[in-house]
Order: sequence, then C-alpha cells, then structure tokens
Amino acid sequence: MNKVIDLRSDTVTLPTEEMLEAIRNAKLGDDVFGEDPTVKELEELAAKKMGKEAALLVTSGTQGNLVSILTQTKRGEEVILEADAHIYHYEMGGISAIAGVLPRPIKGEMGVLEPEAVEEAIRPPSPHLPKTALICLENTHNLAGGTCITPSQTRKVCEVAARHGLAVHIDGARIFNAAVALGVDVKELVSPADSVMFCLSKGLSAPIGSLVVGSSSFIERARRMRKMLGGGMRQAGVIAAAGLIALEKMVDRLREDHDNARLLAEGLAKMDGIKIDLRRVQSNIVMFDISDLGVSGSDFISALLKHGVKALTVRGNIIRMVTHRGIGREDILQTLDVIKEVTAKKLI
Ligand code: TLP
Repeated sequence: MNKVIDLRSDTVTLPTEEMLEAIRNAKLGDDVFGEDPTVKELEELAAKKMGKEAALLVTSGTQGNLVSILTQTKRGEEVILEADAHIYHYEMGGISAIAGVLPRPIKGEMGVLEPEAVEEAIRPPSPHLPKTALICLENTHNLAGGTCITPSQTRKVCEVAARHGLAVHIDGARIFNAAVALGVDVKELVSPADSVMFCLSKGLSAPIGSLVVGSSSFIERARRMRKMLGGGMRQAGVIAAAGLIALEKMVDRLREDHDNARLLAEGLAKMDGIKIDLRRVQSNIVMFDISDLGVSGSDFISALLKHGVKALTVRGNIIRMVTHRGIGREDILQTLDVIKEVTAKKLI
C-alpha cells in the first residue's frame, strides 16, 4: 500500500531528526525544583517571542487553557467565549468541572467576537448575577475553519475588557499559523491580552508540550495551578529540547501548510456535491460540507480511508482536513484524485 496521507490533524506530526538529537543531548534537572536548564531556556525564549514577561511549559493545550482559567477566575464566576470555542466543546468541560466557572458562549462571525456583543454579555454588578471574570479568544479559530483574528480585532475586544477591569486569555494553540497567515509579528496578536496558550505539538512538530505566557506574577500563580493539576514535571528538558527547535526553526515553514490547504480547498471548490467557504480557508485547516453527496460523513471518511486518506468528521456532514509537515503538494493532488474517484464512481 502507498503512503497513508494523514490529514486528521497537525498533531500527528512526528519530531524531526534534529529534535530527536536535541532530546538525546539535552541538559536536564528537576524542573519542579526549578533546576532544568533546558526548560528555563524554552520558557525564556517563549516569553521573548510573545513579548511577555514570563512563560510556563505545560503538558498540553488543554492543560494550558485550564491553568490560565484557574489562575484568572474564582469558582462561580463567568467566562465569555466564542460559541464554537475549543475550550467550550473539546476540553472535557474542565472549565466547569475543575475551574468551577460558567462558560458564557457568544456567537461570533467566522470565529471573531464582536466587541459590542462582548460588552453586552458582561454582567452588571448585582446580588443575583455571577461576576464576569475573563474573556477567552481563539486564534486561529479551529471550528470556524482555521480563521485568523487580526491585531485590531483582538485589540477592540481587549479594550472592552480593560474598560470593565476584565482579563483576556487567548487560546493560541495555532497562534503562529495566524501570525504567518496575516504576515504580522506574533507579538502584535497577543500584546493586549493578559495570558496566551500556544502549542508546540501541532504544526510546529514537537512531540509534546504547550506554553502559557503572561506577566511574571500571572506565571507564578499559574505554576502553582499546573502543580495542582499534576502537571509539575521533573526532567522536562526532554520535552523542552524539541520545543526549542520547534520555536526557532519550524515557524516559517507553516506557510507551506497554508499553501497546501489553499490548493486543497480550491480543488474541492470545483467538485460537484461539495460545499466549501473559501473565505474561511486562511491557514492550515480545510472544512467542507458533503451533505449534497447524499452520504454520511462517517461513510465518506471510511471510503477515503480505503484509498489511503485519513480525515475527520466535524458535526455530521462537515469534513475536516489539516495540512502539516508530513504533507506535500503531491499528497494534496493525490487526495483530490481520491475524493474525485470516490465521489464520481459512488464508491462510498
Ligand atoms: N485541537 C485538536 C483536537 O482537540 C480537536 C485538533 O486536532 O485540532 N485549543 C485549540 C484551538 C485546539 O485546536 C486544541 C487541539 C487545543 C486547544 C488543545 O490542545 P491539546 O490537544 O494539546 O490538549
């Protein structure tokens, strides 16, 4: 069988040879005692790249978001987020189950929250209402199709938050994809926010790890929350060593993933029975609707798999494909051929 083209997620990327070599040679210590030099180096680099005072290495994006929420809210308070936010749908409800806060979902436009809608959702002081504590943004926005939030859209929501004395957290699992797609320094995307989480283990190709960044006092408190969640790691330099290469060498190549996503999306747009909103294809995620093919999402996925292409279904008949370092231009052309064959010959 030919190579399997795995488009389920950019999380499937394997570490590079250079990362494996760096892991082998990493200087290590006990990070709970603050003694792992490689973790310290990664945290310093992450803070510098994001233009924040300090950073904290966490096990995953989910843990980074939860640590950030726990650090900036109290139980019974409310968190405003976009209705399709990853934190709301895909993090096991940890925001409620563990942080004990109420999510307040607000419908955005292609993943972008309107500042007016945010302002309207902020609770006035009242003996009956929960207190609004935090606003969460997501950039790129996963369920909206990898859409990017611009610096000015971010700033406008942060201005509303500041007027009401609220903190803003960015779920920036793919913030570097947004920076590359928008052609801006990542600092511009995060400067008005209080905390940001970003992942090393997606398009940046590291095997494990995410970072949380913010002010020194925020990170000091976040470190305690990470420990509470069981995320205090010992010789975590083995993770950080790969993370350093991810941050230093893997950002610019994200452009290739975006070009491949475009190529895929434009090919799909020409096919009968497939609906795709090309405005949403802004980074490395491609989502399309197969309802008009008259088959279920899961049958469609199974048919592709028989031809060596892996994809995911999102909400029934919406299919998601994500480009990454393991996917070349020829894999995209092959994928388009497979979809054409499967749909035209009714092989589903
Ligand atoms: N997203 C994964 C799956 O959970 C769906 C993916 O394949 O896209 N924020 C955003 C915006 C994310 O997309 C993800 C992962 C996370 C947070 C959580 O990161 P991890 O998987 O490291 O906990």
